[in-house]
Amino acid sequence: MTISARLEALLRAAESICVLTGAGVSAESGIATFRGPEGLWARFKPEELANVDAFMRNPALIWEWYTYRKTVIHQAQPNPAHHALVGMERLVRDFTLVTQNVDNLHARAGAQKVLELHGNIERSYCVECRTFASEIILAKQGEVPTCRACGGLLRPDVVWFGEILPQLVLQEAFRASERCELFFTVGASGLVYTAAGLPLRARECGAYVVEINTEPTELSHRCSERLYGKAGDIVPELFAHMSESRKEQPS
Ligand code: BJW
Ligand code: ZN
Repeated sequence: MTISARLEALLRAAESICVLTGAGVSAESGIATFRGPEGLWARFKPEELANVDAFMRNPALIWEWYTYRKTVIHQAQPNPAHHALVGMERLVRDFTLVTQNVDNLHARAGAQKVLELHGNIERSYCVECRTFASEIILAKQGEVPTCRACGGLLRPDVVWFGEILPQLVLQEAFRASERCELFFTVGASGLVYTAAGLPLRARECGAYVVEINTEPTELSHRCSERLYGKAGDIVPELFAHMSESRKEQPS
């Protein structure tokens, strides 16, 4: 992989790095992305499954979809990209990992702190009283789990279209994007806002923005540098580079 001299210098010396990950970072763990021919939405329509009206119309169908995905995710393992990001977190003084993914794989890889913009599929909460369920819920086919406190419907703690992102998490993600020197967007299509605004904001504030993806995206032309290939190959290479060059520095 060839990288620019600017990126090389930043890998060696940047003290503030922010990373945004999307579904592509988990693709090599066997978790389907959303868009594209192999994506979840090649078979299921997002507007039918990823909004609250769809849930209220047919909660059992939505639970069936999420129970299927939870099962796949539960069996999956973090891949070299998740592990390399944990390595970066340990190496960089001000490191922020922001994810659009709900699969919990960054935490399972050992990330200390993850800003989850779209929630976490392992959690569920009550649509009536907002109480969180204490366990990971798998629904039986045709059934809808209910709240122990009030009997209301439980839903997955994920952000659907038309819903606002968790505001404190989002604020923290924007602040990290605004102050970082180096920003990576990894395996994200750049189609879904508000998350897609983070690399743009980072660039506006002077960060060097690097896209890592198997193919060009909506945001490619707004990035400072593009590295095309699999996240599971590129991120570990960048981490190796980073840790080697930081070792060489006099203390
Ligand atoms: C690899 C790889 C490998 C593959 N290595 N790479 C401004 C402008 C326009 C619209 C809006 C706007 N602001 C808000 C909106 C509306 C809407 C929106 O963005 N719509 C657009 C689609 C047009 N946004 C919202 O509604 C958001 N809410 C919000 O902003 O609230 C305020 C508001 C509300 C209403 C109006 C205005 C403002 C909420 C968005 C919630 C998204 N939820 C989902 C589902 C989560 C739950 C679940 O998992 O079931 O989140 S949708 C889905 O898309 C999921 C993902 O997190 C998200 C992003 O997908 P991602 O991660 O980019 O995946 P893919 O599949 O799209 O791409 C994978 C990429 O990886 C590809 O590029 C591959 O090439 C690459 N890749 N293998 C490296 N090995
Ligand atoms: Zn309740």
